[in-house]
Amino acid sequence: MAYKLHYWPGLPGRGEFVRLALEFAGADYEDFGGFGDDRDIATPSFAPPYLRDGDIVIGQTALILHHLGPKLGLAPQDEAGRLWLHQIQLTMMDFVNEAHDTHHPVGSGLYYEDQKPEALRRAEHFRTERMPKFLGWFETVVRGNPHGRGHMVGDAVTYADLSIFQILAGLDYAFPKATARQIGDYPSVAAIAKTVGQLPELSDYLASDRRQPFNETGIFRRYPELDDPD
Ligand SMILES: N[C@@H](CCC(=O)N[C@@H](CS)C(=O)NCC(=O)O)C(=O)O
Repeated sequence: MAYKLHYWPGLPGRGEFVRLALEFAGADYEDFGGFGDDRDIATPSFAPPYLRDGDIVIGQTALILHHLGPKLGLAPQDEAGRLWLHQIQLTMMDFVNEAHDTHHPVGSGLYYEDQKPEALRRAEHFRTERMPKFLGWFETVVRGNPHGRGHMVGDAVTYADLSIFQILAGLDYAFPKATARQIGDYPSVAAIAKTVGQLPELSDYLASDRRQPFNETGIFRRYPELDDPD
């Protein structure tokens, strides 16, 4: 039975982390916009993305990937490895939240234009403190991988490799100047992202119109005033 991925149409957002895993594995899935009829079920998700896998409905991006990883061959075999991978993904989603909050520091329900002074302050802190802290931790993770620096975890592609690719693409879209200035400090992370972008398993997808471009309704938004000054 096909997986059903529920996510908002028109933006890659958090749904893209799940979509990359499904696409890499060539899984049979359908992309649904929004909630459909799933608000009244016994296990309603707080917000998309969520995944329907038969009778199971799972929300939270990292948890969806934790469920899919072993089924799609994108997670280690052992429990310790799967938990480590899950921990990394949870940290990645924390970072994604912080990237989102650069343009919505006061409230998600408010317009960006109504929180611009706070956004300028938050974005500067994000670029100068949080980006280096998170990217530095991801670099430490790769360098500490006993199987070598080709992957975040283990010796094969996992969903964390796909996610770091998406995160770096998002940072490059939203903060091109800050990313260009900083990325050289994280060569192992950058190398994984580059490798993922060239994986034959993803080439058709990345060239297709199923791969949605970043835009100013998503998590990673390009507001030049939030990027590094020249
Ligand atoms: N921690 C959740 C966050 C989910 C989330 O914030 N989803 C957004 C779209 S990317 C949403 O629809 N939020 C609605 C809301 O927060 O009210 C995850 O990682 O999946």
